[in-house]
Amino acid sequence: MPADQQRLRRSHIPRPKPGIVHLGLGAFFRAFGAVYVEDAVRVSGGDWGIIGVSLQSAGTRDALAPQDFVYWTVTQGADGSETFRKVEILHDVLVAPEDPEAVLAQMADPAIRIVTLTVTEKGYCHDPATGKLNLGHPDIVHDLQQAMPRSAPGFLVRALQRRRAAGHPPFTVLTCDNLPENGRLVRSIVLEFARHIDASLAAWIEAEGRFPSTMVDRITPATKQEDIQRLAQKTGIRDEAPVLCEPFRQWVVEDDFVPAYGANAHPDLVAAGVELVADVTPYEHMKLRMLNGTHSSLAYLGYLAGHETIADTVSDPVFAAFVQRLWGQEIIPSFEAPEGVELADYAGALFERYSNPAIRHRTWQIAMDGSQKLPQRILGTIADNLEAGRKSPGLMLAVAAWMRYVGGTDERGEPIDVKDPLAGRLRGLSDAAGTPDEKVAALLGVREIFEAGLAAQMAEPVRRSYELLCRVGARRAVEEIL
Ligand code: CS2
Repeated sequence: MPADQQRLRRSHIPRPKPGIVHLGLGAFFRAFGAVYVEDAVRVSGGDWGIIGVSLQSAGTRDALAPQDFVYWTVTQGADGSETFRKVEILHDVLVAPEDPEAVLAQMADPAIRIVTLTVTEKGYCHDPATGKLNLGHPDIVHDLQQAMPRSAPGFLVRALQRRRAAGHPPFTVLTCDNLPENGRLVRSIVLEFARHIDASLAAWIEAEGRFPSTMVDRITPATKQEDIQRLAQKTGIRDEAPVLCEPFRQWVVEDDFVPAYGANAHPDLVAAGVELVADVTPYEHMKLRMLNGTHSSLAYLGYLAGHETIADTVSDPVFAAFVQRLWGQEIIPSFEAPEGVELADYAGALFERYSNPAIRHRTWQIAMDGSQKLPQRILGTIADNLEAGRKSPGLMLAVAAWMRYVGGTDERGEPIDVKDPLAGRLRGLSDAAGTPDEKVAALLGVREIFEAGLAAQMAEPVRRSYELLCRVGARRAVEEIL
């Protein structure tokens, strides 16, 4: 660190005692849940400090520990403005592979009333097409046999087991991942895991546990090394783990927390701007389909067309028209709007957010883990459109672009660094198939992603789209759809 730079330091002592354990401490939660919780505590107080847990690597802990777990969020406006905020709600970061016992002990502490999660779609070790726990997943095989877990479902169930044994109420499980009916999904995964180790534990979780569904939204690209340097130069203060994000944020949470904690069951989220509602489903459809569905579509097609970020992609008029078409003709007609929300306005706001040039959200980053993302982002919309007799040419093209992408070679013949838990298998299927038609058929046969009936109905339109992509390239294929 250059001599003229100071290190970021905590300004508020004392701080609230811990009340939340967060599993999967990435950039998104630090720019999102942590900020809401801190706002809630600022307004209404309460012991809602957060203990972060990294389930994989020590990187975040190592960056944050020397600065006492304080960091900045840097909100980047479309006009080039930057707003800095110091976030001080984080107490500590535990690294699960180093010391799983410390994580379990923390989660079992009755002062912890909520466990929040952002472990990404694949972190729940489930089958994306059916939502069922994947009993063949190596971490699940391990966790069902050993008391010291590796996976998020393993930590949840083993910690709940300890709480029950000690006579404490369960914690509320508050997932913040972009999964369909995320609370219900995690509940069924946890119950299934619990049933395999102790049926009475499963019954207790079923009766006492709470798993509110949530809709979370804030665009937060991964922090790059150059961001860290630039901010240090700009401010004279060195933060090794800042988070860059857009100004917009929205959190809708089902009002369903563990009743045993009464008024102490959650921070004053409403004071912080969270919408507590009876049913999150309409919000979740809106967000997963309209935001994440178009994000993924733009990511695959944009990447193939040579665009580095979402902002670059939508600054190309062909893609700008394409995304409007997706919203207007394929996505909005597929679901019911939440009460009081005008979906055309929501789409307009999304387009502004995507166009923010300060947010360098790479198409490659969003393209990651497509096998886990396609069902809730794109395939549900296609299925609903098929049922209603509506066509989805844009979304079919997006699925074909995903197939091209996981094939591992771009339009200039350069290799693509495909990150996906099924990457090896998808690549193998694509390589083994002789013709483009066979590649499409082989990939549509992956049952973790495509349910059989849907795959059959998608076969012909995806085959045509794939052929078009190979023949004219992504940009012209998009143009043809328009
Ligand atoms: C993105 C999301 O990386 C991705 O797959 O689509 O992280 C998206 O930025 C957030 O869901 C926005 O709230």
